[in-house]
Amino acid sequence: MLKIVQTTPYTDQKMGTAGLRKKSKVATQENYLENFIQSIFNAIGGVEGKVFILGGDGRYFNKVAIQKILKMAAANGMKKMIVGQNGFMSTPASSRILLQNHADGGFVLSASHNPGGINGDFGIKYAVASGGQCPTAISDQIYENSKQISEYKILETADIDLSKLGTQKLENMEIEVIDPVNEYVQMMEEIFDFAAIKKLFASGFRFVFDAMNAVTGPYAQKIFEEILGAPKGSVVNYVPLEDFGGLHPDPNLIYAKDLVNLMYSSDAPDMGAANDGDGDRNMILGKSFFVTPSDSLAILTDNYKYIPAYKNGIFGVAKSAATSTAVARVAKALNIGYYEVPTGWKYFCNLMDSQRITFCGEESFGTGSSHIREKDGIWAVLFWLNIVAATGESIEEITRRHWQKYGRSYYMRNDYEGIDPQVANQLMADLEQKLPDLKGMSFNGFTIKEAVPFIYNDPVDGSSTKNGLIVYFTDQSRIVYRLSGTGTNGATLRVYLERYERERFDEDMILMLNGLAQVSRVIAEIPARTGKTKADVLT
Ligand code: VG1
Ligand code: CO
Repeated sequence: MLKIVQTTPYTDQKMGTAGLRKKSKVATQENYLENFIQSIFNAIGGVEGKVFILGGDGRYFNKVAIQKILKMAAANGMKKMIVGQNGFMSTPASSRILLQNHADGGFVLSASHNPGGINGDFGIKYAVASGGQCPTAISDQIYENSKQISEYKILETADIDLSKLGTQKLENMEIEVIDPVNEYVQMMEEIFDFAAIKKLFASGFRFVFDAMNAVTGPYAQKIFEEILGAPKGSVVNYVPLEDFGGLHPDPNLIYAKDLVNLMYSSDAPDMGAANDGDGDRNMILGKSFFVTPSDSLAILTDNYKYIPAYKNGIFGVAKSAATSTAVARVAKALNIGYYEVPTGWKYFCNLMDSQRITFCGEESFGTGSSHIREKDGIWAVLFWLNIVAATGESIEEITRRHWQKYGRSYYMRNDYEGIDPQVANQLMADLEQKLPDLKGMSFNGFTIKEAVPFIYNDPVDGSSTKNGLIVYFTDQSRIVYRLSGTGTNGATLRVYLERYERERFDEDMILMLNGLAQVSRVIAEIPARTGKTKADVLT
């Protein structure tokens, strides 16, 4: 039965870098989710006759939210909803399925790498027909709608069984339950040389994939163990849990601790990898060796010829401004297009649609290509496996060969967390004011060449976005400052540090960047304004 529910607006339903992200306790408030979903439906002129994709990373509140969204979609006249079996779908799989089905939009219920559970975070990523997350112009309209909403539509009916594959009806709406793993696996088989990777595993190559108790477990087991023949047990933490078993499903040196300890032990496998909550991020490790995401993007780009889907040539490449410049040197050498965009995958989408780029990546453990419009964790792992299989080199050898050829960007991100948002905003505003005066000044032996806000003018839709502040030094070092758009706890100031070295490849990352880190604190007056003399998290 159709029910029209009267509601009052929440004032905080503004999407950040990647969808709406809130504490679970906020997202589960009365009508909170319903308001947001109806605001989307309203902002896009309704969903009558439209086809959508729906799934999530399995975190707390997913099950409840999926039922609510199905009932609201049917009440709003949606034609069809394609749902992942039992409500599960990784972010990359959902982009694939959206594109394959020419759907009008899609929802992934995930707060990505943020912890889950009742005391963790919940989130909703909203994608549009292009397969990528909605552009800011649309999220602004949704936000405006959410501040005025007075009612929403929902069906009053029993919960829908999402365990069986196939089609069923909810009033006039068709619900198709699919197995997203199959769709995804097929796509990977079309891109990579599975026969070569199979041989690699058959030769005894030892590999560990940590799914961090999140959505990629079933995908990884199927691809790495069942199809490619990695020994059973190569995939760990493979059962998606509502609270990720207490893990923080962020694949980096700090939160993927068990994997990192294993990879730095005397019994380390040849390669280790991890993905985040919703499967779009990746971390790559060799034996006692870590590949920074910025280097990874550069190395994948430089080795594109080993991959069947790309061997005939690639368009250009893009990175977020905050990401290290390693890939810029590869683009120059390959003589392909090169772009720098604001942080957030949505900024890559126009470049992919217009065939300006094939690969793109962010320092935050995100790499991907134009096969979909999201970053793709398992894709990146397969890419590395494919290069290893083709070259016979180890992860470390591949990376060292790269440094020999191009030099090395020592790179690190410093996060200052839980800052009073007003203090953080003021810090950024004041720093921006004084940027022009910084030119020519020297700190700790680093001389500033130029200091400017980062402004991106999209060559396709003409939109202009300001995201962060960049300080360039005369020795090619860089500092980028920006505020996080995915946190749920005060403000997080991100400071990205980069130092280029042509010859010294074996220095300690932290020691190499210590001087620059100090400079970053002095320039932005971080200790005086935040009370923090060092960063809370280094990645
Ligand atoms: C962070 C990362 C950014 C990434 C975003 C979404 O955003 O820095 O590179 O695109 O998370 O990642 P921010 O605004 O907190 O710096 V995910 O895996 O949520 O989709
Ligand atoms: Co993610």
